[in-house]
Amino acid sequence: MAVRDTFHGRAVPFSSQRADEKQTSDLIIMSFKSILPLLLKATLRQRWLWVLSVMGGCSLALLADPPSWWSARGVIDAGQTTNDYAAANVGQLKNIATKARDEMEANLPGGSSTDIQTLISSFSATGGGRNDFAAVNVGQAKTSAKPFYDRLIAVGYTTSYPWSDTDPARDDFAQVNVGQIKNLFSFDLIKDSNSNGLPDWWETLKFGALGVFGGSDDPDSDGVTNLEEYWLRTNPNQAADTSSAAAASVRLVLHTELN
Ligand SMILES: [Ca+2]
Ligand SMILES: [Ca+2]
Repeated sequence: MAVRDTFHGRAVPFSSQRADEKQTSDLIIMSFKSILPLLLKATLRQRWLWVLSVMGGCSLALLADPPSWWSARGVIDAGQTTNDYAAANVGQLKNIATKARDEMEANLPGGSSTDIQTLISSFSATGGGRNDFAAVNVGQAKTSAKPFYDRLIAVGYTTSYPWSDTDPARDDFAQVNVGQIKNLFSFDLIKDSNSNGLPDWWETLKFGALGVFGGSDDPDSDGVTNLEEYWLRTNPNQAADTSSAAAASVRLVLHTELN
């Protein structure tokens, strides 16, 4: 499955892989042991490129179980061959970021954020400088992903950005591949492994593990179920952190949606 570039109605085909990308793919296949002597001799820029290559390799392993919103929202094209080592283009980055915004709006209590909406709005701006076929560089990828990580950090989904701006070897002009873009936008807000109504990330954040409590449980005995506390964005372990009026309105919404 390839990442769809709906801004131009096409996906990057496998045959678009260029010679220098093939070289990057080959590097990923090399073991760390074999690459170590080369790393020691490499320039800072080469080291950073290799780190990015390994990141891409890691993303492939992580993405064996891609988030359901990728296919549900048309991020990936099942009719195309996967080529995570191909250079990502600006159109693909815009597409996955726009769908990530939609996913947050639909499935994250409180929605996305002003910064995310501003970013997505900037995509539709027309102008002479727009070029959706241009290759994405690290700086562009980080700029686009940052407001999403700001939001994910704010809700407790994660605790940090997946990059380091203090790394002296970083190169924001280095090219980014499709696998790295996928990895940046691989959050899954609705995965519910034990089917108890509570997303994995929230269940783990609030109770330390999956399966400790269910969606209809009320561990803090405030009369508001865990599922309601999730949508209310209140602490399910703290009775004082809930308004019964707000809980009643959430209950009404949940009831309406379920019927
Ligand atoms: Ca669950
Ligand atoms: Ca409760």
